[in-house]
Amino acid sequence: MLKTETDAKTTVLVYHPGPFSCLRWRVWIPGLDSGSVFVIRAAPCERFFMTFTTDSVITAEHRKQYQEEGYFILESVIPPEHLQILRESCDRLIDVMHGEMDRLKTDHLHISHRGSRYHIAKQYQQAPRLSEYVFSPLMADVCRATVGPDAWLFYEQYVAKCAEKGLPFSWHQDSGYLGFAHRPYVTIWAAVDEMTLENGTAYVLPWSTVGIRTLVEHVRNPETGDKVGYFGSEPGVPAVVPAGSLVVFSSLTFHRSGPNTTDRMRRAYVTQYSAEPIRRPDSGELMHLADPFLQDGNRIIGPEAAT
Ligand SMILES: O=C(O)CCC(=O)C(=O)O
Repeated sequence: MLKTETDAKTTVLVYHPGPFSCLRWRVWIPGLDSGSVFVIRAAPCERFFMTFTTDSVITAEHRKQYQEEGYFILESVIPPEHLQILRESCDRLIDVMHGEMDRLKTDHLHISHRGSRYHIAKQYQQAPRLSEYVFSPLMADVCRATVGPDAWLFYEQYVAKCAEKGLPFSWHQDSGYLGFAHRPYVTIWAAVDEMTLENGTAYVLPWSTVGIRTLVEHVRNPETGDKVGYFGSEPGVPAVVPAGSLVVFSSLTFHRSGPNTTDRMRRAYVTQYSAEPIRRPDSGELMHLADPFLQDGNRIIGPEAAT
């Protein structure tokens, strides 16, 4: 089968082995979440082209930008139902964290501070329906275009900055937080609220601007606890985007975020997927999560998994 792909269109040259003529085939294309049912007409032993479209939001230009610059942005792509799930899950997980803070009689848990900023990591199973987003066709689409046909959920977290309080984050590569060499993975930063310069959106530093696309040593900022990997003066590209947008970047791409100076909370939800489970080199112990997601391009988890 000869296959050519353009943005959201695939053409395949098919040989119908016969002997029966066929008016209607139902075809399943591995790695596609939709667009796989169509009608063809073919005489026995005939060669023919079939063209079908997928509903992929990722274009050849996005793939090129990821390869060359380490990121791309998809505006307003999260389905409304999933955006609602992301908002309700964030509220719920903040409530759960407040409960834990009350139990421990503290206002600080790890790097979360009551009423200021919350980092809620690896809790997606505590929020009903959040996994529908985490393992959605949209996430599968992004993973296939970035880490490839096999993917594991490596990490996920909410980053919520409260009104007029949320601190900025320093320039870092996500890989800089691991502390050992590993295969780069993808970060998918979702705008749960509209993102502006004022409410502390994320900024990315294109690879061609910074001239670095390998892991650099990071230094811990003693005041904030952040790890910092870039000290230059480049401002980066701000993601000024509507709620429901995604910023997709490599774990080797520098990014930062500003303070929230508005009177409303600013919520982002970050999921990270790797092409293999990531293990500590010394002990072989799994780092964070290794929840299977894609195998040979097909979703193997989630309510609507193809297999
Ligand atoms: O949402 C933010 O403020 C940035 C989050 C971030 O940089 C990260 O999770 O690595």
